[in-house]
Amino acid sequence: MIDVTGAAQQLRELAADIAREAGDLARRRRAVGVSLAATKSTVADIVTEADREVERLIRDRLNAERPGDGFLGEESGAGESSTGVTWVVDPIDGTVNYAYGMPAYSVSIAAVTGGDDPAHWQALAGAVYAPVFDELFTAARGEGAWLGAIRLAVNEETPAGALLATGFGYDPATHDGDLATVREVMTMARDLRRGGSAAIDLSYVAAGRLDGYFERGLQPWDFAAGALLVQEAGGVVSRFETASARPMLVAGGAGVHDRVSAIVNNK
Ligand code: LIP
Repeated sequence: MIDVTGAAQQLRELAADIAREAGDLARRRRAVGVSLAATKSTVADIVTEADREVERLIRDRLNAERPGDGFLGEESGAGESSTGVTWVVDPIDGTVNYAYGMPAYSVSIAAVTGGDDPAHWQALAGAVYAPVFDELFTAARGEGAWLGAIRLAVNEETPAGALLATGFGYDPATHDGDLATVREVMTMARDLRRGGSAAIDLSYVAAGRLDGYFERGLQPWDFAAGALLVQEAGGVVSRFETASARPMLVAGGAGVHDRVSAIVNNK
């Protein structure tokens, strides 16, 4: 089984290298035009041919570099681990932004131990690459969170209220309930952003560009890397089961995290 003490940095470097290559491929494909491959949970939940091609690149690179590791990807499903490490991958997070030609999309790659259930895994390393902005966010457990060579730290003080981000699912039937939660959370906010990529939102919390983030119904691949970034930047991340069977993720500095959690947990 894996020796986590020395592996996290090596896994971070590998995740960073692959995320940059994958992001460059996504950007090149976007430039020549995007084709819809299929829809998933709803007609709004799309997958492009680029999503699938980028995930194939990531999976092939990981198989070559670390045969025996497990894999959980948004587009190609799961593969068992014989090493104790599982890679949790969103090839293009912010798929709708990507399809519309908006720049806020990213490649999210995380290495975890303990299997691919967020309730039981321990993230060791993660990388989020936003190719249009050429920003590579990385973290290794116990080694901090970084934007390139800049060490990241979450915001702790929000004297004018918190700048928060959130998102909404692909099922319109969930929007009314989520908007009711937004209305409650806005009582502690200075403003709200909806960027369209959870991985970028969480990276921005780690970088202090947002004070906090909350969203129901994220998939493991949406937040696996971003949650580690926030934790390694000194923040707190929680995932609460909800009556709607769409777990709520909350991330931020401890004060913002606790205040948002107290509000959303009353819903
Ligand atoms: C997206 C998330 C975003 C959420 C969207 C979608 P995808 O992931 O990153 O935060 O609001 O509904 O789930 O589908 O682009 O990988």
